[in-house]
Amino acid sequence: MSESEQAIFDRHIEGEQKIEPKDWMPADYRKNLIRQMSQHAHSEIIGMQPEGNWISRAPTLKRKMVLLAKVQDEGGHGLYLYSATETLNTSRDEMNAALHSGQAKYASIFNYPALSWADVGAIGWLVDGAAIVNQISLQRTSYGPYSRAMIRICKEESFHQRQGYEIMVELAKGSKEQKAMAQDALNRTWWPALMMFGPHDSDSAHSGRSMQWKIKRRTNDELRQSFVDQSVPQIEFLGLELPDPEITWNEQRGHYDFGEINWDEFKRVISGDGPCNRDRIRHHKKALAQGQWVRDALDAYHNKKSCESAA
Ligand code: BYC
Repeated sequence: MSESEQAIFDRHIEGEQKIEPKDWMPADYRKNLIRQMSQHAHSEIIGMQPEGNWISRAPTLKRKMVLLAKVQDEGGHGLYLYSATETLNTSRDEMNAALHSGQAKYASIFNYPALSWADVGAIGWLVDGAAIVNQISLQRTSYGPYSRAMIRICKEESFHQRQGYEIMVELAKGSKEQKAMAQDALNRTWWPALMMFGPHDSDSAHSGRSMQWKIKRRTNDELRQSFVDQSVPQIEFLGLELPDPEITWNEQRGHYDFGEINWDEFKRVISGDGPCNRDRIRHHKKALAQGQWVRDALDAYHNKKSCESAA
């Protein structure tokens, strides 16, 4: 008797073999991947907005060049992830429609404004830093195209994280006002950065299946703990105050303890009612409409080439 498709899939998952686009996969596995990967792509694209807003106001030409390159990288990550998601038999139009209707989410942190130049430093350091902690684990995700995308994306995110931390180092060792700006940016970015890892494991709707299918390799709480453990010494190196008075080293656990996230705020922001949700989607719709002529031109070129080769 030949092995069933389900049994082959299970064997591949069990044996750490990647699932590839043409392989059979359970409908729920596909659906869950489309959900997570498209949301990941949307996060990269919407995430261009808070920092993009600072490109024209960067303090020096060098800072401007670096920030421009960084924001372009995020756009590249988004496109790369959209392409990887399309291998699961969904289209860019469907993904954008889900984003605009609010059915598809994106990382809640991008619904907060970047109020000062120090926020650009804090975003690179903490937001890209949190993203890396998660994405390193996703390099081992079971879906081949997602895993390969993560390997490439993590390399760029490491540069992003370092450029953000370097801005913070400069500000923290600068004037009293600059240090205060750095502290303020840290205080405001800290909690939304912790929220990037999602609800507690006990409240996470998708973690169980996703861990079973090896889509996710570490749970929300495990990832959040790693992020706190790596960030506290970095805050201390900067000479800034800890943004949470409950952060203390727990000798027994070998980890830092920390305070509770404001989950009401988290729920509000992921349901569309954060400080910038409406602006972010409005801007996305506008940018998409403004770029329509580029897509039309590409289609026209493609059609012309197809006609030429047919002739
Ligand atoms: N924000 O069952 P759960 C970047 C939703 S961008 C919004 O735990 P899951 C960068 C969740 O989607 C990199 N929504 O979900 C770019 C679900 O809702 P639905 C961003 C959140 O999927 C520019 C519900 O809550 N990285 O680096 O098992 C500039 C229940 O949650 C959030 C990624 O996207 C949140 N924070 O775990 C700078 C990583 N948390 O779908 C930097 C890929 C939860 O049922 N994603 N929700 O409506 C993941 O790893 C996982 O999806 C999560 C959540 C860990 C985020």
